[in-house]
Amino acid sequence: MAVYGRFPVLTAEEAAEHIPHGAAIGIGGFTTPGVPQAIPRALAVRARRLHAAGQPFQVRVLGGAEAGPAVDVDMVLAEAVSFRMPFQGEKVCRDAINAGRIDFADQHLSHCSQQMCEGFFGPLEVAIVEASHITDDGHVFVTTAIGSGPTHLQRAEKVLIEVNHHHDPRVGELADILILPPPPYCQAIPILHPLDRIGVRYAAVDPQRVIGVVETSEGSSRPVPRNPDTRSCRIAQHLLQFFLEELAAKRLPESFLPIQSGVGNVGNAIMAGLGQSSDLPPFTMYTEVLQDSCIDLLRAGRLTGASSSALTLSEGRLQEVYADFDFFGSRLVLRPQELSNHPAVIRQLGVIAINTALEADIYGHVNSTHVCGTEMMNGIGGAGDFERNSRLSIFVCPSIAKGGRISSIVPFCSHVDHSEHSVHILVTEQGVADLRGLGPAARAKRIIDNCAHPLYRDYLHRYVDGARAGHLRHDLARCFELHRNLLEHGAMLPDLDLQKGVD
Ligand code: 0RQ
Repeated sequence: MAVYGRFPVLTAEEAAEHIPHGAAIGIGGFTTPGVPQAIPRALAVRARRLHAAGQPFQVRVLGGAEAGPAVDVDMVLAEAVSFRMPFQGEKVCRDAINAGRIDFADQHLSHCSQQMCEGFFGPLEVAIVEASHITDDGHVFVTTAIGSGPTHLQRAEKVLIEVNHHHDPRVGELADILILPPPPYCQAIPILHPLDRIGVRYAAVDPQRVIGVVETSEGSSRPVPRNPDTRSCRIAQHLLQFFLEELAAKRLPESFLPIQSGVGNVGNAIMAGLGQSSDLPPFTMYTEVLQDSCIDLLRAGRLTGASSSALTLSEGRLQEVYADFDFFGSRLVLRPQELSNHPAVIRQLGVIAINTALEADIYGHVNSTHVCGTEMMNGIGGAGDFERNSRLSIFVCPSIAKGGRISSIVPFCSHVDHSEHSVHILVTEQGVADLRGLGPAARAKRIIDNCAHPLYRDYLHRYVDGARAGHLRHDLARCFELHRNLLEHGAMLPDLDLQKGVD
């Protein structure tokens, strides 16, 4: 039998045979690349075979954030997933969640390891972790995404390692891994700069529990983000202007503060836009995902260093990092998600959090997860960890979606992920609403005038004027009228003429 050090080498199919029906499996990593692919793909094939033979086969999947297409597409299509937490980003998985075929726990990413250790997800039968190397004494050098992998390796009864030779063998140098002890044994976390290191380069596992290594060579399956569209560019311009005003008013220090930026097309475009202006001082990031645009910013010296939980890069960008590892390696640190998203560190560094909303309401509540209050999009991810604890909490979104049929500014959010108490700034392509220091009436006026699309401003002002007076003005019979129209007529204001397209 082939061996990798002291561990047996298995095929992905052999590894998949070790996972029983009903098991909870921990998927290491956080976003693609860096999540295991070969064993989950083999598990999908096995599930189909068992189902065809009339036998049940489903597992509970505990991820760091995204678990990659082999889990969230292949295994979902094979009906092999009964439960999933805490975040996903694939349409196939989203549809299965919304159809009730997968039970999904959408939760703050900094809480995942704690709740796993407290037993809320049951025993963890198997951990599957991607690594560039594992030593005989159980040092696992994970690749481009850390997530909850280190916790999975400590807790799982059985461990399977996918050693992915596609990665540069030096990738493990990026990691800074420490599992924090629970209260009352916690100590202050000495991260005073995003590049400070407090842990070691590997995750530890008891080698006795490693049942095998599967060797692979797989690149990043992450698509290249969409080119920044006009609206995203305008949002970035408004944000830049806002930062310059904050610097002039000395509310931001001359050296600037570390930025966190959420996942997705809008977030990627905004980082690209912010990086282009030399009026903004070079900055650092303390974030959880580092997307393609940040590689250009590092190269250009606009971004001087970043802490993340993952390199969320398409294949071309990943190869750029590996081709100049001395340069990038000294500017990047990857941490477990309970540290990349730790409230104390976010607060002490004074992070500026920039996340994307699906919709915001006229008082500043934000919905970033549920379309019309019911249909899951991706999950809250780490946005809540950052927005509640940051120095400056910013939400961005285009003012309209689906060609103007949807207004992103609504009377009342149909689901609330982030409350008005924590949201400081809203930015759309229309402008900036700075909500700091304002009571509800002034907030509503500023959000409608500065952020809502002109097509929807009259409706929103009329809503406020006609609403029941109180500390907040609301009309409980009408506050979801736009959402009801969308569900019933396919547009929030069906009488609007959108034929000519909208700016
Ligand atoms: O639909 O895909 O059919 O075109 O939502 O929108 O404009 O492509 O934006 O990729 O930046 O995603 C909020 C989903 C934005 C993401 C969200 C439709 C729109 C489009 C996607 P199509 P875009 P993005 C870090 C922190 C929460 C988690 C988070 C997200 C699709 O940023 O998941 O930030 N955020 N975590 O047309 C109905 C509306 C809509 C709408 C937009 N009001 N109603 N559909 N869309 N607004 C990440 C981690 O923690 C890992």
